[in-house]
Amino acid sequence: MGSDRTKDWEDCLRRVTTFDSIEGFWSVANHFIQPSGLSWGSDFYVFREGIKPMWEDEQNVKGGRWLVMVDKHKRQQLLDHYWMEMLLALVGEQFGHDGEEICGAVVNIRQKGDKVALWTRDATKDAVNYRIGQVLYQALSVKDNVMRYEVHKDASVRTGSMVKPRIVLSAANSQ
Ligand code: M7G
Repeated sequence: MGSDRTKDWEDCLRRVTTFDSIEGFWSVANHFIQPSGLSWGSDFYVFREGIKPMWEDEQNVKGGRWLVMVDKHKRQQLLDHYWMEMLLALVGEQFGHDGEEICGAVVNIRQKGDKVALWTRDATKDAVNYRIGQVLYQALSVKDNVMRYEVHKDASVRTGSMVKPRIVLSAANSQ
């Protein structure tokens, strides 16, 4: 009774729509509410068909995420921009072959600071994840912010609020 926390969290997930082409993406993207219009506590996921947007899915269980934290004072200027550029990079296949390693994109709307993330399949593939991170860093023009790659397994057992990142990208090593 309420003890299965996984179930409670999963119960809140709703499938909104699907698309299978760039044209299909544009026809649904025009109806998406921009992240800045979502209420506090909301999550929005765009995932590959067949992959549930949760750590437990077999495609995510060994994976991790590139995380971009949005400073709450810069939300207006950055949140919708980051999200749209991330989706455009995905559907525009800017990641080349590495794109096959990407499971989906997530935005978390939080008062303490919103988060935008790209989930990849295998957290041990450092070279692939590094390249994906570099493309994302450029696509989002992250510049004076940092991006952290976090392993889902670490996030799912975390006790504090920060997870030690496996890779960090900043202006110094993003080229
Ligand atoms: P969050 O939404 O990623 O971060 O995780 P937040 O601290 O900014 O809200 C919050 C909580 O949601 C976690 O501690 C879990 O209880 C639950 N949760 C989040 N995710 C992504 C998952 C998931 O993939 N699976 C399960 N079972 N719970 C999750």
